[in-house]
Amino acid sequence: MAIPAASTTLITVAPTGAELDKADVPQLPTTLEELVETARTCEAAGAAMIHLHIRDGEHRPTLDPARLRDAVQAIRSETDLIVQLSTGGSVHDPLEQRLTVLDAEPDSCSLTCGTTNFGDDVFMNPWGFMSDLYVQAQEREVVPEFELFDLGHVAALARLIDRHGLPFGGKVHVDFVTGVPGGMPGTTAALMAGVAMLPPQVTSWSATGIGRSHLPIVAAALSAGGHLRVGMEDNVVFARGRQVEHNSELVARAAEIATTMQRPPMSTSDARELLGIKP
Ligand code: KMH
Ligand code: ZN
Repeated sequence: MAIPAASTTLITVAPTGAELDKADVPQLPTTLEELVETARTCEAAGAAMIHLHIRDGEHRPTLDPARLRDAVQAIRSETDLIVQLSTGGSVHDPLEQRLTVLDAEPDSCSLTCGTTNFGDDVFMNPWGFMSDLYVQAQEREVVPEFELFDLGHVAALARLIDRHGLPFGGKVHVDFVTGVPGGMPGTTAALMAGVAMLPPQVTSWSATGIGRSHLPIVAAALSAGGHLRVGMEDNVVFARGRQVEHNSELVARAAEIATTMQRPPMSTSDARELLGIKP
Protein backbone atom coordinates (compact mmCIF):
# COMPACT_ATOMS: atom_id res chain seq x y z
CA MET A 1 0.00 0.00 0.00
CA ALA A 2 1.37 3.45 -0.88
CA ILE A 3 2.01 5.86 2.00
CA PRO A 4 -0.88 8.36 2.04
CA ALA A 5 0.10 11.95 1.16
CA ALA A 6 0.41 14.03 4.34
CA SER A 7 -1.24 17.45 4.43
CA THR A 8 0.65 18.44 7.59
CA THR A 9 4.18 17.81 8.84
CA LEU A 10 5.25 15.93 11.92
CA ILE A 11 8.20 17.84 13.37
CA THR A 12 10.36 15.98 15.88
CA VAL A 13 12.96 17.84 17.87
CA ALA A 14 16.13 16.04 18.94
CA PRO A 15 17.55 18.67 21.27
CA THR A 16 20.63 17.13 22.90
CA GLY A 17 22.02 13.81 21.64
CA ALA A 18 24.97 12.07 23.22
CA GLU A 19 27.87 13.38 21.21
CA LEU A 20 28.29 17.08 21.97
CA ASP A 21 30.09 18.43 25.03
CA LYS A 22 28.34 21.07 27.10
CA ALA A 23 31.75 22.74 27.52
CA ASP A 24 31.95 23.25 23.76
CA VAL A 25 28.26 24.10 23.26
CA PRO A 26 26.99 25.76 26.46
CA GLN A 27 23.54 26.36 24.96
CA LEU A 28 23.01 22.58 24.59
CA PRO A 29 20.10 21.63 26.90
CA THR A 30 21.43 19.05 29.37
CA THR A 31 19.74 19.68 32.74
CA LEU A 32 16.16 18.65 33.44
CA GLU A 33 15.14 22.32 33.69
CA GLU A 34 16.75 23.10 30.34
CA LEU A 35 15.09 20.07 28.73
CA VAL A 36 11.65 21.04 30.01
CA GLU A 37 12.09 24.64 28.85
CA THR A 38 13.30 23.37 25.48
CA ALA A 39 10.33 21.03 25.19
CA ARG A 40 7.91 23.85 25.96
CA THR A 41 9.37 26.33 23.50
CA CYS A 42 9.78 23.73 20.76
CA GLU A 43 6.16 22.65 21.16
CA ALA A 44 5.11 26.29 20.81
CA ALA A 45 7.27 26.55 17.67
CA GLY A 46 5.61 23.54 16.01
CA ALA A 47 7.17 20.32 17.30
CA ALA A 48 4.89 17.39 18.14
CA MET A 49 7.51 14.89 19.35
CA ILE A 50 10.76 15.10 21.31
CA HIS A 51 13.59 12.57 20.84
CA LEU A 52 15.35 12.57 24.15
CA HIS A 53 18.85 11.75 25.38
CA ILE A 54 19.62 12.74 28.94
CA ARG A 55 22.78 13.78 30.79
CA ASP A 56 24.08 13.32 34.34
CA GLY A 57 25.04 16.03 36.85
CA GLU A 58 28.32 16.56 34.96
CA HIS A 59 26.44 16.88 31.64
CA ARG A 60 27.71 13.49 30.46
CA PRO A 61 25.37 11.10 28.58
CA THR A 62 23.64 8.67 30.92
CA LEU A 63 20.95 5.99 30.85
CA ASP A 64 20.27 6.34 34.57
CA PRO A 65 16.75 4.88 35.10
CA ALA A 66 15.62 7.47 37.66
CA ARG A 67 16.76 10.39 35.51
CA LEU A 68 15.05 8.88 32.44
CA ARG A 69 11.81 8.45 34.35
CA ASP A 70 12.00 11.99 35.77
CA ALA A 71 12.58 13.43 32.31
CA VAL A 72 9.63 11.55 30.77
CA GLN A 73 7.32 12.61 33.58
CA ALA A 74 8.46 16.25 33.65
CA ILE A 75 8.03 16.73 29.91
CA ARG A 76 4.67 14.96 30.00
CA SER A 77 3.39 17.18 32.76
CA GLU A 78 4.61 20.41 31.12
CA THR A 79 3.79 19.72 27.47
CA ASP A 80 1.62 17.60 25.20
CA LEU A 81 4.64 16.41 23.20
CA ILE A 82 5.06 12.74 22.35
CA VAL A 83 8.05 11.64 24.41
CA GLN A 84 10.47 9.38 22.58
CA LEU A 85 13.46 8.05 24.49
CA SER A 86 16.64 7.16 22.68
CA THR A 87 17.64 3.52 23.03
CA GLY A 88 20.75 4.32 21.02
CA GLY A 89 22.32 6.20 23.89
CA SER A 90 25.98 6.85 23.25
CA VAL A 91 28.32 4.53 21.35
CA HIS A 92 29.77 3.50 24.74
CA ASP A 93 26.52 2.28 26.33
CA PRO A 94 26.18 -1.49 26.82
CA LEU A 95 23.34 -3.20 24.92
CA GLU A 96 21.67 -4.58 28.09
CA GLN A 97 21.46 -1.10 29.58
CA ARG A 98 19.99 0.30 26.38
CA LEU A 99 17.10 -2.17 26.73
CA THR A 100 16.27 -0.86 30.22
CA VAL A 101 15.28 2.52 28.73
CA LEU A 102 11.80 1.02 28.25
CA ASP A 103 11.39 0.90 32.06
CA ALA A 104 10.85 4.68 31.98
CA GLU A 105 7.60 4.05 30.06
CA PRO A 106 8.03 6.53 27.20
CA ASP A 107 5.39 6.90 24.46
CA SER A 108 7.97 5.95 21.87
CA CYS A 109 11.53 4.66 21.63
CA SER A 110 14.11 4.81 18.89
CA LEU A 111 15.14 1.47 17.38
CA THR A 112 18.12 1.59 15.04
CA CYS A 113 17.94 -1.14 12.42
CA GLY A 114 21.59 -2.14 12.21
CA THR A 115 25.17 -1.53 13.23
CA THR A 116 26.77 1.45 11.56
CA ASN A 117 30.11 3.16 11.42
CA PHE A 118 29.66 6.39 13.34
CA GLY A 119 32.51 8.78 12.66
CA ASP A 120 35.56 7.14 14.26
CA ASP A 121 33.31 4.88 16.36
CA VAL A 122 30.90 2.00 15.77
CA PHE A 123 27.25 2.24 16.79
CA MET A 124 26.36 -1.36 17.68
CA ASN A 125 22.94 -2.76 16.85
CA PRO A 126 23.29 -6.51 16.28
CA TRP A 127 20.27 -8.56 15.20
CA GLY A 128 19.66 -10.09 18.66
CA PHE A 129 19.53 -6.65 20.29
CA MET A 130 17.17 -5.23 17.66
CA SER A 131 14.94 -8.27 17.94
CA ASP A 132 14.80 -8.12 21.77
CA LEU A 133 14.07 -4.40 21.71
CA TYR A 134 11.35 -4.88 19.08
CA VAL A 135 9.59 -7.59 21.11
CA GLN A 136 10.00 -5.82 24.45
CA ALA A 137 8.57 -2.61 22.97
CA GLN A 138 5.57 -4.62 21.72
CA GLU A 139 5.06 -6.16 25.16
CA ARG A 140 5.50 -2.82 27.00
CA GLU A 141 3.17 -0.98 24.57
CA VAL A 142 5.88 1.45 23.46
CA VAL A 143 5.78 2.58 19.83
CA PRO A 144 9.17 2.32 18.13
CA GLU A 145 10.53 4.78 15.62
CA PHE A 146 12.89 2.90 13.31
CA GLU A 147 16.13 4.80 12.74
CA LEU A 148 17.62 4.04 9.33
CA PHE A 149 21.24 5.14 8.88
CA ASP A 150 21.84 3.05 5.78
CA LEU A 151 20.00 1.19 3.02
CA GLY A 152 20.80 -2.16 4.65
CA HIS A 153 18.80 -0.95 7.65
CA VAL A 154 15.69 -0.79 5.47
CA ALA A 155 16.11 -4.47 4.66
CA ALA A 156 16.64 -5.28 8.35
CA LEU A 157 13.42 -3.45 9.22
CA ALA A 158 11.50 -5.61 6.73
CA ARG A 159 13.04 -8.69 8.38
CA LEU A 160 12.02 -7.51 11.87
CA ILE A 161 8.42 -7.00 10.77
CA ASP A 162 8.29 -10.35 8.98
CA ARG A 163 9.68 -12.10 12.06
CA HIS A 164 7.70 -10.38 14.83
CA GLY A 165 4.61 -8.81 13.25
CA LEU A 166 3.62 -5.15 13.49
CA PRO A 167 4.82 -2.95 16.36
CA PHE A 168 2.47 -1.91 19.16
CA GLY A 169 -0.09 0.56 17.77
CA GLY A 170 -0.14 -1.05 14.34
CA LYS A 171 1.78 1.75 12.56
CA VAL A 172 5.33 1.71 11.24
CA HIS A 173 7.14 5.05 11.31
CA VAL A 174 10.76 5.33 10.21
CA ASP A 175 13.31 8.14 10.40
CA PHE A 176 16.16 8.34 7.90
CA VAL A 177 19.24 9.63 9.72
CA THR A 178 21.42 10.83 6.84
CA GLY A 179 24.85 12.38 6.72
CA VAL A 180 26.52 10.45 9.56
CA PRO A 181 30.12 9.78 8.50
CA GLY A 182 29.87 6.04 7.77
CA GLY A 183 26.14 5.98 7.01
CA MET A 184 24.06 6.98 4.01
CA PRO A 185 24.96 10.45 2.74
CA GLY A 186 22.67 13.41 3.35
CA THR A 187 21.63 13.77 -0.25
CA THR A 188 18.29 13.76 -2.03
CA ALA A 189 19.43 10.79 -4.13
CA ALA A 190 20.28 8.65 -1.08
CA LEU A 191 17.07 9.63 0.70
CA MET A 192 14.95 8.76 -2.32
CA ALA A 193 16.72 5.40 -2.66
CA GLY A 194 15.76 4.67 0.95
CA VAL A 195 12.16 5.75 0.46
CA ALA A 196 11.89 3.57 -2.65
CA MET A 197 13.03 0.53 -0.64
CA LEU A 198 10.59 0.93 2.27
CA PRO A 199 8.58 -2.22 2.97
CA PRO A 200 4.80 -1.97 2.38
CA GLN A 201 3.99 -1.98 6.11
CA VAL A 202 5.61 1.46 6.58
CA THR A 203 2.92 4.08 7.20
CA SER A 204 5.04 7.25 7.52
CA TRP A 205 8.62 8.45 7.28
CA SER A 206 10.71 11.39 8.37
CA ALA A 207 14.28 12.42 7.71
CA THR A 208 17.09 14.34 9.30
CA GLY A 209 20.36 15.54 7.85
CA ILE A 210 23.42 15.68 10.07
CA GLY A 211 25.51 18.86 9.91
CA ARG A 212 25.58 20.60 6.57
CA SER A 213 23.02 18.23 5.07
CA HIS A 214 20.42 19.59 7.51
CA LEU A 215 18.65 22.08 5.23
CA PRO A 216 18.92 20.10 1.98
CA ILE A 217 17.27 17.14 3.72
CA VAL A 218 14.49 19.34 5.16
CA ALA A 219 13.72 20.48 1.61
CA ALA A 220 14.02 16.99 0.09
CA ALA A 221 11.84 15.34 2.74
CA LEU A 222 9.12 17.96 2.47
CA SER A 223 9.03 17.83 -1.30
CA ALA A 224 8.78 14.02 -1.23
CA GLY A 225 5.93 13.94 1.31
CA GLY A 226 8.03 13.04 4.34
CA HIS A 227 8.16 14.43 7.87
CA LEU A 228 11.02 16.16 9.66
CA ARG A 229 13.42 15.74 12.53
CA VAL A 230 15.54 18.74 13.50
CA GLY A 231 17.58 19.68 16.55
CA MET A 232 21.01 20.21 18.05
CA GLU A 233 21.62 16.45 18.28
CA ASP A 234 21.98 16.59 14.51
CA ASN A 235 23.09 20.13 13.68
CA VAL A 236 24.42 23.12 15.62
CA VAL A 237 24.98 25.51 12.72
CA PHE A 238 21.97 27.69 11.91
CA ALA A 239 23.61 29.46 8.99
CA ARG A 240 27.12 30.09 7.77
CA GLY A 241 29.08 31.59 10.68
CA ARG A 242 26.13 31.47 13.10
CA GLN A 243 25.56 28.76 15.72
CA VAL A 244 22.13 27.55 16.79
CA GLU A 245 21.29 29.47 19.99
CA HIS A 246 18.22 27.42 20.89
CA ASN A 247 16.59 24.29 19.50
CA SER A 248 13.36 26.22 18.95
CA GLU A 249 15.07 28.20 16.18
CA LEU A 250 15.49 25.01 14.17
CA VAL A 251 11.89 23.95 14.85
CA ALA A 252 10.55 27.40 13.95
CA ARG A 253 12.49 27.46 10.67
CA ALA A 254 11.34 23.93 9.77
CA ALA A 255 7.76 24.93 10.59
CA GLU A 256 8.05 28.01 8.40
CA ILE A 257 9.42 26.06 5.43
CA ALA A 258 6.77 23.36 5.88
CA THR A 259 4.03 25.99 6.05
CA THR A 260 5.34 27.63 2.88
CA MET A 261 5.18 24.20 1.26
CA GLN A 262 1.49 24.02 2.30
CA ARG A 263 2.21 21.34 4.88
CA PRO A 264 2.06 23.17 8.23
CA PRO A 265 3.14 21.53 11.49
CA MET A 266 1.04 18.60 12.67
CA SER A 267 -0.75 18.87 16.00
CA THR A 268 0.28 16.56 18.81
CA SER A 269 -3.07 14.73 18.66
CA ASP A 270 -2.76 14.14 14.90
CA ALA A 271 0.83 12.98 15.47
CA ARG A 272 -0.40 10.45 18.04
CA GLU A 273 -2.85 9.10 15.50
CA LEU A 274 -0.20 9.01 12.76
CA LEU A 275 2.19 7.02 14.94
CA GLY A 276 -0.33 4.78 16.69
CA ILE A 277 0.38 6.24 20.14
CA LYS A 278 -2.25 6.11 22.85
CA PRO A 279 -4.01 9.48 23.35
N1 KMH B 1 24.03 8.63 19.81
C1 KMH B 1 24.11 7.69 18.75
C2 KMH B 1 25.22 6.72 18.98
C3 KMH B 1 19.30 6.96 18.81
O1 KMH B 1 19.10 7.95 19.53
O2 KMH B 1 18.61 5.96 18.86
C4 KMH B 1 22.85 6.95 18.54
C5 KMH B 1 21.62 7.72 18.38
C6 KMH B 1 20.45 6.98 17.85
O3 KMH B 1 21.52 8.89 18.69
ZN1 ZN C 1 19.41 10.08 19.26
